[in-house]
Amino acid sequence: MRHFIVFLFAALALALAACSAPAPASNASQVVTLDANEFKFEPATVQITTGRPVKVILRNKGSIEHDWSVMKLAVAGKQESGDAHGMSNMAEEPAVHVAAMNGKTGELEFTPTSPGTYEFVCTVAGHKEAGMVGKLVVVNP
Ligand SMILES: [Cu+2]
Repeated sequence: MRHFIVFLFAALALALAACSAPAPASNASQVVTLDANEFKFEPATVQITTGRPVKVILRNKGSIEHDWSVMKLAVAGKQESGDAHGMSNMAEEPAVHVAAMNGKTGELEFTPTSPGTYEFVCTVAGHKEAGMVGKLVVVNP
């Protein structure tokens, strides 16, 4: 019984600590989480704001490799940490790109600098045609 009570207090302390975490500041990073599978993105429409860093988390829920790419996009401070894959077969390199093997997660950070509506795609051969496209809406704050 005593152990149970100790456990209860520990759990309560943890819960309180989690609740008292400071609220994110207004200029904090924007986090966009996308799931990729055969052959779509979820969500298919993403909205972000210019001038604030964006972290894109690509979770590959499918059974083959996928990526998230925007061919034309004005960005600053780009950082990619995903599974690298060959882009040499592409006529044109995407402005932003993050890849993830099946079951893995890739991350990409950038700050959009110009508002507009852009198309995002999976650049793996045939995937865009199969439906791996979406809309990235960039708005001014
Ligand atoms: Cu794909």
